[in-house]
Amino acid sequence: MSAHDESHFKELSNAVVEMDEERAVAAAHAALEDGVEAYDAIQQGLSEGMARAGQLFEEEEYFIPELLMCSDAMYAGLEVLKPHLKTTGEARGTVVIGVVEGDTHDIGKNMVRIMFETGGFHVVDLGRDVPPQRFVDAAREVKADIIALSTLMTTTMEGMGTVVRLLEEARIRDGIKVMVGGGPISPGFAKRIGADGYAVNAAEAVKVAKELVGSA
Ligand code: B12
Repeated sequence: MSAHDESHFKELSNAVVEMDEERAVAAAHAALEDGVEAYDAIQQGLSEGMARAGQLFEEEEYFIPELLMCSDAMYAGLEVLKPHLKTTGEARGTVVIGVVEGDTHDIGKNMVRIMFETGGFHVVDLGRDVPPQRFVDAAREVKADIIALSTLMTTTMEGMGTVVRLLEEARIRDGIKVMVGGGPISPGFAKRIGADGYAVNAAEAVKVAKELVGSA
């Protein structure tokens, strides 16, 4: 990464942290005009800014209203960058994605969705606060290759295990790979509930998904 790219990433990240939608839009345009890859601008700029905002929340510098304004700035930048993402053009398979029941945090899930789409997957997004059975029904309906489950809360993570169990009960577990991720999720947890894959962030999620469907 050049120092030149780095200054664009910083500006995008700062626009998010400083809750400035207009600045995020301007920074996104400036990055594109300067030849920065949209993918990198999202990962190392906007996403990094949201991670810093999360950190400020942990430190009690920011509260819920600030976080929402940060996410507005992030989405404003994303709208500019998204059409410039290079998709691979290969059909890799279908992913059903959603945030498990009881949880409405969807920023990370939306990032993962964008990266799946960029990676050539067809994505069916069930949104947030999704009951376990809906994942199973949707997967059957669209003949999903992968179910990707997201949660940011310890209180809702067990819902991921319920999805795996329901897939087994419906006797469709063998044909579908289950991927899990989000703040409290670890490789150990993924293993315990019988998931097939875990990734720490959106970029890794696509790599793991490609491995799971055998098209890495
Ligand atoms: C932003 C935020 C919010 C926003 C959410 C806006 C939205 N639409 O998403 C708002 C302000 C609304 C909010 C609300 C609440 N929040 Co909140 N929130 C956060 C915060 C600060 C950042 C989350 C975030 O967006 N990060 C940025 C994204 C890009 O990162 P990410 O989500 O981790 O996703 C990445 C990876 O995890 C991974 N990933 C994510 N999903 C998946 C899926 C797969 C398959 C894979 C492979 C990878 C993957 O890839 C992503 C991209 O790289 C976190 C703290 C933190 N630092 O994480 C608390 C946090 C998650 N919130 C928390 C809480 C408690 C709440 C509330 C209950 C607060 C309240 N008292 O009302 C409510 C939730 C209500 C509900 N039932 O859902 C707690 C959860 C604690 C717990 N029990 O575990 C946290 C940890 C804060 C804390 N330390 O207390 N919150």
